[in-house]
Amino acid sequence: MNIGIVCYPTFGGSGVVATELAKILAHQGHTLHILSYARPARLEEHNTNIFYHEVSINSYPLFEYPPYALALASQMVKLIEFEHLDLLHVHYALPHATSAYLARQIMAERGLHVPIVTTLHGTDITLVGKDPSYKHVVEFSIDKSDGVTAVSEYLKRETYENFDIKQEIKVIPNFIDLERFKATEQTELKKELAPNGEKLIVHVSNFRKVKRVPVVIQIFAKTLEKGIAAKLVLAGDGPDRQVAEQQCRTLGICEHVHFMGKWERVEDILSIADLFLIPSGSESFGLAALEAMSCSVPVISSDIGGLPEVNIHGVTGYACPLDDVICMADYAVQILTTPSLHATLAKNARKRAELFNQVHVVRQYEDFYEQVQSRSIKQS
Ligand code: GMT
Repeated sequence: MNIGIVCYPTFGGSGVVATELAKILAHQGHTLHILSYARPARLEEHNTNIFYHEVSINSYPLFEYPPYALALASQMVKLIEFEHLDLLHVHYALPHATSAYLARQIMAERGLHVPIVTTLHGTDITLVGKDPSYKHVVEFSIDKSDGVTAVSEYLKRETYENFDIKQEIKVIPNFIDLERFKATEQTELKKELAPNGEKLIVHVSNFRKVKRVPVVIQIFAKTLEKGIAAKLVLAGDGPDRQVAEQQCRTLGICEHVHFMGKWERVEDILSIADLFLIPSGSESFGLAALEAMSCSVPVISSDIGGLPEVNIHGVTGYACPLDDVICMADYAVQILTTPSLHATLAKNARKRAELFNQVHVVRQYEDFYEQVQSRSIKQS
């Protein structure tokens, strides 16, 4: 198939999922056209069958806010017309599903129907999308898509609860490359980060408020208080980085905390991690947790959103109520001081990650594309 993929280019999970999906589909012989306002972080090298198209936005003195959604719709029209797309798959509803709707209507006027698949990722539903300033347009655009998927059962439920959507939503979970994300020897890195054989607690995120980085630091501080020799590795960067640095200074624990900044090969850090923390305030899936589990790392998460669909309490790690630092620190101490428990959770984590094998999940997308395409051919 000739498939258009629209996504955000930044380090966020939806862009990662969209780009990795494109790479696998391209590898299987499909032709992929990725459309975004910058080159996606995971599209670092040349890939056969993948073509990257940048949305160019002309500014004009009148525009305080350049109309990105319109520029995107225009580019979509060009792609559909000149690259002969069979289907357009947009990741994150806002504004991608709206631009796609507009592009599809323009093409329909020209007698060509190209089906749109919208994948809901998280805050496009749970936060920004349901904000009154966007809600009606988001609701309309999702409902007008030819196929809709959500990355978890939780997100599907949230969508139906918050929007008047009649479309059937298919849950296709996020997926993992089990070959890339597996525990490997990282002797040098381990020596550098834990020179005295300390336990390594890891958190990876974009340091947005929703990720609760200050809670990660509180959990770590409590773990140290309990006498555990440990180091905290924080990979990623974002708005809460300064807050986190200040918090370490205030608590006097800076010497035990490594701020790694944005880190491409997170699997190297995960390979030497003893524990992964993801105490997010909102998470439709929690791709970072899945990446850790795939590297055989037990996870302590909050028990909200789609996280319990990934991290199974008592099996692959533990899930605690939101912001319950004591609960999370207690489990951290238990895992780090009981080798047999750690080994069981680590083994189970990898086993669970195998259920999200990219080979099987991407097949679900292909099947869904075929269904949507044949349905829309019948309708037109
Ligand atoms: O929804 C967002 O906040 C953005 C999005 C992203 O681009 O990072 O994250 C969401 O999509 C990821 C991939 O499907 C999920 O793993 C994340 O859980 C989800 N984030 C939230 O729900 C906060």
